[in-house]
Amino acid sequence: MARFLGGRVELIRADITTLEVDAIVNAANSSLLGGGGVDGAIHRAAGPRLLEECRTLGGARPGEAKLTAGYDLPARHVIHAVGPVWRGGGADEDATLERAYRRSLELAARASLDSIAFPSISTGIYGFPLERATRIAHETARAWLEANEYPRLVVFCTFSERDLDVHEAVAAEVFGPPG
Ligand code: AR6
Repeated sequence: MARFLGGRVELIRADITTLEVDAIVNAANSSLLGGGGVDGAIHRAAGPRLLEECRTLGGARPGEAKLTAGYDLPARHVIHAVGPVWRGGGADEDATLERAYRRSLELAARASLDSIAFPSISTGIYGFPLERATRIAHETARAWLEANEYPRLVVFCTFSERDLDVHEAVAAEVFGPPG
């Protein structure tokens, strides 16, 4: 685990469904009704009541996010964020990904949540290049944390060793030295 920005940012390698944080973020699709990847893992771990609540939300466009309860998860809430599908970079993917992170942070702040954990949104099935996505994620978090008290802690939860390496390299550039 590595810490940055006076301890307000953490990089870890874990299964996000095991984290005891106030909210985990789901890399959802526009239906908000589940899917593969981390979305499938979160729905399996949260149990069927999560899908019941998601059915009431009316979906979300790319760049939007919606908050639900966490049900059987150790996390109290799930923030369902819809990232962009990578189409080569000319379809506003960067701005849409940035918005997905920012809206998630806004929801967490509005609910006065202390801690939020993000997966690497859009970098799996949606095909967004990992390093480019990681830079957007970290820069959006830095700007948010510098201007806002909540959430107090942002966790970037990577799933593979390679992803963690990329996050550590980008974090050193965006946040400066660990600590
Ligand atoms: N914990 C943490 N990270 C995980 C986990 C886990 N349990 N499982 C996968 N990842 P993806 P996307 C990582 O494909 O690219 C779904 O079908 C994974 O290694 O889950 O935004 C949705 O319904 C990768 O780094 O999400 C959408 O249709 C990251 O999570 C679509 O996939 C994101 O990969 C969204 O695609």
